[in-house]
Amino acid sequence: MQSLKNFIGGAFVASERRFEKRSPVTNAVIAEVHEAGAAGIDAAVQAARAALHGPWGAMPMARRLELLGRVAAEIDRRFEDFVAAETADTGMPAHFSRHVAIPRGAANFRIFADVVKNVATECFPMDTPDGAGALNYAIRRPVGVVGVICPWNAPFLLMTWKVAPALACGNAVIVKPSEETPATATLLAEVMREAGIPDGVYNVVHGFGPGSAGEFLTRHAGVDAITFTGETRTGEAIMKAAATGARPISLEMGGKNPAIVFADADLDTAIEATLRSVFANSGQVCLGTERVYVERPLFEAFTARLKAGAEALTLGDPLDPATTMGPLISQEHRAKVLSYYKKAMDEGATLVTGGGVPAMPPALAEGAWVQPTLWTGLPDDAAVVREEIFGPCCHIAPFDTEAEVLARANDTPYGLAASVYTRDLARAHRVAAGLQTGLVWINSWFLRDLRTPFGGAKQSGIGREGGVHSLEFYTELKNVCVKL
Ligand code: NAD
Ligand code: 6OD
Repeated sequence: MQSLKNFIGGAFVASERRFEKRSPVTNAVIAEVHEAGAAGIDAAVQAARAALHGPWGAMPMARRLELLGRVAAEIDRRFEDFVAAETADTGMPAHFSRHVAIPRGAANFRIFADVVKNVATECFPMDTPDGAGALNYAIRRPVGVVGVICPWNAPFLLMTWKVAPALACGNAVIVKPSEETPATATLLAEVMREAGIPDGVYNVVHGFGPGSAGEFLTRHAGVDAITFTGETRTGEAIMKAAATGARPISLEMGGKNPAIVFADADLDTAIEATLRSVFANSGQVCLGTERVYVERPLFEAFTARLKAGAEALTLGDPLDPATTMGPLISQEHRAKVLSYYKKAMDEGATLVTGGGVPAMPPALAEGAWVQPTLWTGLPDDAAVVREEIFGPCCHIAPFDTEAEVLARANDTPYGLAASVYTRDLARAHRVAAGLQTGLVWINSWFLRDLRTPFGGAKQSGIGREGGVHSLEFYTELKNVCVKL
């Protein structure tokens, strides 16, 4: 069994306190994880600060970015180790970690090295009373020590999405992976060392949220900025912690994302993309669809096709190439998802498919399995239609007019992402503009260009990351005014 230690100042550090990491697939214990206490967080902050005042802070940008290229190359070299670790921790099908999660980790390091290399800052020549003039130019400085708090659903992709730009900008980071997915952050520590990243630049502290590593990290006065991905309620707690010292935050949080399918949509495209957006990673994708609105003439046909697609999913061992859906992350999360399955029926839903626990072979029977599930027939104020479930399920409702569906799609405290399916270009642009979300896909889902702004409106987030937008968070812009 693996023993996953904290990584502080370039060394793997043991803790007295340990916790167990269980497999989502079998519920067997697969690792013991060393939990960082307040002293561990303090040591990580000191190590990060020493790196900023030492070799990392003094390193020329070109060398820093070259090292990030080496990190990407080292991830590629250890690709199968990362695939195995991510798949074991999350239970996601190995083809998903192989084709989406791990390649994105390496891509994040390459992309943000390029972004930092190529982004200019502003320059304003100005008049002065003596006629000589002055020149204003802006330079970017790293913000310092960045606390990176990560979720479990796509751990490597989401962690590197923050670590890569933070390091490219010259910061040092302290990563707190989810207690559910400690493996790939720990593996990345080995990669950092191998790539020659100086000690203290990348630190990993394991543990939980309240009363553990997460809270200690966000409350530590030596942490200059905090970037977080996870539930909205957790984000609120982190905002409160960051208020002490008025420290900047970037929050990527929950969602209840709608898909809108107009009657003129290409049905094959709408079905293919909606099946992915509802069931990919067992519905544990922040950008995933949990509400589908279908224009009435297409409602029956769409629902029948989505049902057929859901029933064609193959649940099984994530390492089996035939598997298209794995388990949920944990027994605890399964209990939450199943409570919504029950609530849907209590609220009067019509069950289209699923709704329970699948029969699995004996070797997998203790895993966190649930059936892919679809409902119709609920009013928009039903809990299942309003609250984030984060499972392989969605509610499908008919609509009659564009104005009506826009109002219903927007009637939520969340605002992360939406998808719109139509062949009418003018309508596509109109609806995209009217949706109160940070991201809209037209006739597609999860097409990601890493240079584009990423983040949520309303309670789905604060701030944008991606491309130059990440630089806005991970650097301080300083204006220098030179009197000529
Ligand atoms: P979570 O909020 O439970 O945990 C996220 C992280 O925060 C974990 O590392 C956890 O240990 C830590 N944490 C918990 N309480 C804390 C506290 N008080 N102080 C500091 N740290 C604390 O989220 P999760 O269950 O891991 O992830 C699922 C959620 O993440 C869903 O709501 C999903 O929508 C959201 N998510 C959002 C995005 C996005 O980009 N908007 C992406 C992925 C996931
Ligand atoms: O692709 C990304 O950069 C990103 N942040 C994806 C988020 C997925 C949520 O589960």
